[in-house]
Amino acid sequence: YSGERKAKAERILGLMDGFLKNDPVSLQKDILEHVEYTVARSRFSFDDFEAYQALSHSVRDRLIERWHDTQVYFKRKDPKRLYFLSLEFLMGRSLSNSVINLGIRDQCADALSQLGFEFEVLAEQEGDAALGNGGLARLSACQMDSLATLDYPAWGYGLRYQYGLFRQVILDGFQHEQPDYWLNFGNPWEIERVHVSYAVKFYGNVEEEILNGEKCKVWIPGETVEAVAYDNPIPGYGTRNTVNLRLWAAKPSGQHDMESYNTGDYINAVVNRQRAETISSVLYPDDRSHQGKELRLKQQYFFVSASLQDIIRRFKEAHDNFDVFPEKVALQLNDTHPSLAIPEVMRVLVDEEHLGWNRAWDIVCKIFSFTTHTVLPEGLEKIPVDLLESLLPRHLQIIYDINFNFMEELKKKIGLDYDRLSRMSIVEEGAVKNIRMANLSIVCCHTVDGVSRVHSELLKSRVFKDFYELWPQKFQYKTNGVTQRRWIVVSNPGLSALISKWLGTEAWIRDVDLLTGLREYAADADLQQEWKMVRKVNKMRLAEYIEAMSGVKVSLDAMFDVQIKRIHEYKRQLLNILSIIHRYDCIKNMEKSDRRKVVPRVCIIGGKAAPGYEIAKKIIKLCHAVAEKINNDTDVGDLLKLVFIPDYNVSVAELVIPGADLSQHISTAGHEASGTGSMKFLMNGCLLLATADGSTIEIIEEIGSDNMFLFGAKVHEVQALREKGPALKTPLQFARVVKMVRDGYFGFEDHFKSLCDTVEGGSDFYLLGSDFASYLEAQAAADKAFVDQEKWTRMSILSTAGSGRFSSDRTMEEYAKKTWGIEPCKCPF
Ligand code: GL4
Repeated sequence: YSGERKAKAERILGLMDGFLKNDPVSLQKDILEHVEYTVARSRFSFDDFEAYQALSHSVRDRLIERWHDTQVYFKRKDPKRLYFLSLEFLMGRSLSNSVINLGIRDQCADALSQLGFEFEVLAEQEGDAALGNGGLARLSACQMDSLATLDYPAWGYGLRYQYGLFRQVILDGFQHEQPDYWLNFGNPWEIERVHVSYAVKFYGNVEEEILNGEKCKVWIPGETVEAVAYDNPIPGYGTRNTVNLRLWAAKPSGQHDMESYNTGDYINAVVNRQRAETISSVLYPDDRSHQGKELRLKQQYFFVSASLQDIIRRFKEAHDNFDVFPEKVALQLNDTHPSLAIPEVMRVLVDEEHLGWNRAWDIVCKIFSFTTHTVLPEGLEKIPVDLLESLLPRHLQIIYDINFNFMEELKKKIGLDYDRLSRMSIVEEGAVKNIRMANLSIVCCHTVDGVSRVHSELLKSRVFKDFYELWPQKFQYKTNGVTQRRWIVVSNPGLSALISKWLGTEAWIRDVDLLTGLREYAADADLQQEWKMVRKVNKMRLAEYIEAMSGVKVSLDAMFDVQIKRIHEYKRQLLNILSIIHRYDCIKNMEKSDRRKVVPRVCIIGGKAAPGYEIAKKIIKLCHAVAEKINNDTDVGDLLKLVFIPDYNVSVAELVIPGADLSQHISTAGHEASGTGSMKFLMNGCLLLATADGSTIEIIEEIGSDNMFLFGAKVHEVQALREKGPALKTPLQFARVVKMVRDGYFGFEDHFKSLCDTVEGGSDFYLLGSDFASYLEAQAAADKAFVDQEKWTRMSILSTAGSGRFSSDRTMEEYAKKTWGIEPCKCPF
């Protein structure tokens, strides 16, 4: 600054104490001030929740300082930025993660203890931010943490749903859904930006105008809704960089029609305007199929339009020529959910900026990249043309134009192969005409990423084969990763301290490959002893939680065997439950003297079923019915317990994962695009019982198949097995356990009939029957290994030691270099 601005800046600096201080006394002062002035309670009397609020605001202040510095620095440096567009972010809690990344965890704990509070107790006061369904959404959250930590100039954009993912309540073993009004008690982790707001338009019609002698299209919208920004600072670890996750909330538009009403009309008019808020009111609870719902389409366009207005405004502040746009902007589409961004950029550049189609198209082809997260056909979004035409008439025209050009180009390359042309067309003809959002994304993006190697192979050889043959260079993959900050440091402080002690450094928290250093101590008796201690404490914590949630007392000597994830037929929770029935049946039929040889197990299952997914809900009910029987059978006692953990979410995962001995990732091969839960368990030294699917295949390469328990058909075998159908051999034990369910051994036989039908009579699409025998063998191998605790502990240490490749730091670096072309931009202050 110079002149008057400089003088003003100096005056302000003179009034400030500098940056907020992080010693315990300064923190205490800040906390007390927030108690008094933010929470508006007396400094002399406040409870745990109020203390949590005051602490969070003190942390938030520190986040804001860093956020400002980072944004100012980015603005000054003007690097190419990554904009990560995702309709879902599963952030979970923020307090512990923030203080760890800011490096003030211990100071906060000290400050609180002097005020008579305990950090852990306050951290438990926080609710989960569950603005997403499952793996895809948690992946976005992990990636934001890595982007910040690695100093990348990145922004996340999404929707601020008022209702996050439903709360799962279990009554009589049945799942019920309750709305999650998560903002009830305020949210200190966001900053409302009332001045950052954009008008988003819907409906209406398209007209032609002549501008400077040229024809151009003008969209006359029928409805306008305001998008207001809420910023969520995401701090990096070991850096001052703090990036932004900007979530949009829908508000009635500020533009007022000049009308006069009588009272009744006036009230109705206001109520109607208020309906605008419904756009961001609720997250769709299905984790993969979102076919043809108008509100869902509105959500997608709403967040895309607001984000692009924001991005383009920022670009225009520094540049006046759109030709440099691709040098400054990378737009990442997290699955097809934000893919309306493609026609929207075309619309803005052609209709509003008047660049002309070819120039605009050239820009679009350089800025977008796309990651697909599924292989399941129901995961590929389609939008009915009728719906798009009514909601976004101009976008439909643009999509048609893109498709026309693409088809012409394609005909030149492949000739008049109409089958192939129609498969590749963005427009699906049929009884209902649809827009295929995946095809649109592949045509317009420079890169199409899969989320594991095998996923990418399947995309190339099956799902998008036609496109791969046309554009082989577009197809890449970046195997998913998770952040070790949340999944080791925050959730498993005991293990974290132990790792740092044995490696002699905390550097692994940023440079996770250093974990391989643990390999040389894997057989060291002292490390093994300490490792077991840490794991035991975690198991104790989990056992207490289980007892509190389900009333079931479990033995710490038992193997804690966990399967937590969304309930889905392909994830095969049913296979797990059927094998638990088999285990139960074996124990019951054993001589008493033989029971001593049984390795005791606590089987833990948790996960939500999409509200409309009947079979998944029946799996939950079956789990409860079987648990009821087993847990009350005195013949079995501690040899076998089954517990269902209700309302599985990020913070439950943080508790469960560190306490697991064994975890199951048993999807039918070829169905789990990647899977990220396995990576979190692996980091925490939990052994995996798994099929060779998704990223597990790469985990095997890192830690070796002898450090895990593998079973089941391989990806390339699945098709042939399915074709065999009824001729497929399934073991007698399988028929026996299914019969027990059918015959009402666990009650509710009418209810479970359709569930049994999914795996018998030649309809066993997910191959539970044919994988059953090898599954049981893998289970037996796990039992055998568990008896030898020295061996088990060595395998556990080697699992953690080999988990480094599955950090989202690695994934983000690969994206930055190979897909986005961005460089770190580290704030020097
Ligand atoms: C998912 C995949 O099912 C899962 O395998 C993957 O790990 C995750 C993140 O890439 O994305 N796709 C959808 S949809 N939900 C998921 O969890």
